[in-house]
Amino acid sequence: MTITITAFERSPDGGKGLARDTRVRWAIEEAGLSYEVRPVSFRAMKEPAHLALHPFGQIPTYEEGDLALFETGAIVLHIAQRHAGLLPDDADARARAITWMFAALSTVEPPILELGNARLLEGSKPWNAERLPLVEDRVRVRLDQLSVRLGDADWLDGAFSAGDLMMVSVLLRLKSSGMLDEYPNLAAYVARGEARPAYQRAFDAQLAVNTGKSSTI
Ligand code: GTB
Repeated sequence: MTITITAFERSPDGGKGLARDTRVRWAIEEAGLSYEVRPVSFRAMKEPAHLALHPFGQIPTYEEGDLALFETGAIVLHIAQRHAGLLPDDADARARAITWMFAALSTVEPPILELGNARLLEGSKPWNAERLPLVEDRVRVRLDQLSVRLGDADWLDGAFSAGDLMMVSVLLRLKSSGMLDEYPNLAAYVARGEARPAYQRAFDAQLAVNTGKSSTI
């Protein structure tokens, strides 16, 4: 059955892979599936046809036959549950991998998004100089804890899983801040994720849409 996802017609990041279609593309690639992309403009995202797929008028969405999904956590979980390569077979290990997906989205991503808002949207506010260090500290709390848990392991719980896919995707948003470099094991963890052939294919595909070029990594 054909898989169709939606993505920005032109991502505001110019192809850095930070928009959330990249994590869905990555999961599809890890599962060895093919897919099509329907680009949507910011205007089209708020129109009825797209709102029928995504009530919040965002990307990405995922369509497969009669099934239409939104929310990257649900989409990646759907792919991982139906195809090999993203979740362990053992039931307990599978539950732990899913726990890491939730941890990435519910516990680690929110302060990282808040940091993005503080830097990009609130940079000119008179209170920003006072608030920014507080927001940075909240990110560091999570990075400290994650760094301790990861230790010198390659992945969060045994073999690479959808939990790692989601955690690496979330941490990638910090790359340009330099904060990840304060945690060499987390920086290496993210680099391991980026080095996976499936990630590279996903990254290249979104880059091609946004720049007409492919990457050299
Ligand atoms: N919780 C949802 C999910 O995980 O699927 C969040 C989806 C979401 O935030 N989508 C964003 C969107 O559609 C794109 S990814 N925004 C348009 C809108 O809300 O009107 C967020 C994003 C956008 C741009 C960059 N960037 O340029 O660096 C990075 C991330």
